Amino acid sequence: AKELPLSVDQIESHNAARVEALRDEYDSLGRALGRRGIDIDAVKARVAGFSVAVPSWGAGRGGTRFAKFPIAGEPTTIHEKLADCAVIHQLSTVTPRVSPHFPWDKVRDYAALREEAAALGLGFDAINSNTFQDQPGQKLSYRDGSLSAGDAGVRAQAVEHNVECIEIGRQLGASALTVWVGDGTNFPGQQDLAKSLDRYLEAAAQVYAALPDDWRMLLEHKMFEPAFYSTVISDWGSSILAAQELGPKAKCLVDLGHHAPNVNIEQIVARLHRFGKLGGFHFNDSKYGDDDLDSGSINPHQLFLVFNELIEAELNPRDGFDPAYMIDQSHNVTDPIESMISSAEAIAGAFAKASLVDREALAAAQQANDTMLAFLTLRKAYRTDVSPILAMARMEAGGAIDAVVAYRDSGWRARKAQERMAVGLGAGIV
Ligand code: AOS
Ligand code: ZN
Ligand code: ZN
Repeated sequence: AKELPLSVDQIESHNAARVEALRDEYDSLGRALGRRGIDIDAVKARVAGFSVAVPSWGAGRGGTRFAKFPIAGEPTTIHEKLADCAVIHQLSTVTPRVSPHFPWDKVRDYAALREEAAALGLGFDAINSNTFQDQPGQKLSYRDGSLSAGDAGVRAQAVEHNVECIEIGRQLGASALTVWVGDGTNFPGQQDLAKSLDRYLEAAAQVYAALPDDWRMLLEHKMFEPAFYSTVISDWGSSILAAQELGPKAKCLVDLGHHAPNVNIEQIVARLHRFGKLGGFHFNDSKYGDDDLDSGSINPHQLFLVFNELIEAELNPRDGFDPAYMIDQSHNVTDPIESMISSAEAIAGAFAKASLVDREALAAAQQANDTMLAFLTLRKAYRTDVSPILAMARMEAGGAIDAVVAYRDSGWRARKAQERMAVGLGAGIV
């Protein structure tokens, strides 16, 4: 039986007070879309089928290397994180899966954890491995690299950790492993740039060999940080080359914050898809670098253009089309639940807007080299306020019309502040 975290009655009365206004806005938008030949209910049905995973670590407050400012009632264990993720899903109805991270989310009994999540209405998404930090008691250090380290023992330890992540993932019902390594250098000459990639490929192949048949290995590239001169898997070029070398189960994962400034990310999406290597996304936004700001908060137009390419890809599948969508951002100054509710809405909204693009008109304008008309076709979809569609889909799925307001009214965080242990007093493996 499901044990949803928030009171269903409370959500219903929240909606009851708002449903009349929503109907009015939905019907008005429906008429406007109807004049454009679009059936609003069909768009709503598409939105209802859309989902994005949330990262377990995103439920806690993030921070920078300078400081971290926890909030009262913040989750510290994976159990508490799951409960918060269940709140996000119950209210937003678009985040049914949690992407766990190891060793941060280690428990003794993964079958029990899977049941615990299922009872909360959640499943597990891609497993994230971690060879970018040293854990207490760890035999060898990742200071000089992990999968690409010069030391064979370090590489073996990193491979072993990833294989363990796959094993844990099987128990959790996941079917993808996301591998991001911070490996790289801070000085010219520090490492041989060619040989470090060779070592990475050899070690990654050992992880790949341990993948079950129906699993995917998602390679996440990142231009810089923690290494500031060179990173082994620095860009989509390195990523696709590695994925091609590893084999068909290896795909590329695009984190929106991991590119050189001003790079055309939507074109990267189209390229990766063209070669059957588009594996998934880490959604976030950024202003300067990998600053992991909330999705859609800085450049919502880019998010729309990314989804525009994703819909093109969906309509023209190559080797199938099944990218794993996940939020990966750092909530340094907000309540993480509120940030993820609002981000999930921004992401679903970009998907909805991109679904409104008149593909025939776009193709005709492109064929006729009518640049302005092609652009305006995209602009028209982008300018449409899809929030009534999102809210209606949410309400019909049992969520809240104004999810952040409903969350605040629920008093969840204040309640948890009474029950939960403060950050820093955590219990380790639970
Ligand atoms: C790091 O910059 C990446 O975005 C990774 O996805 C990382 O594993 C994740 O942020 C958890 O720390
Ligand atoms: Zn990421
Ligand atoms: Zn990142």
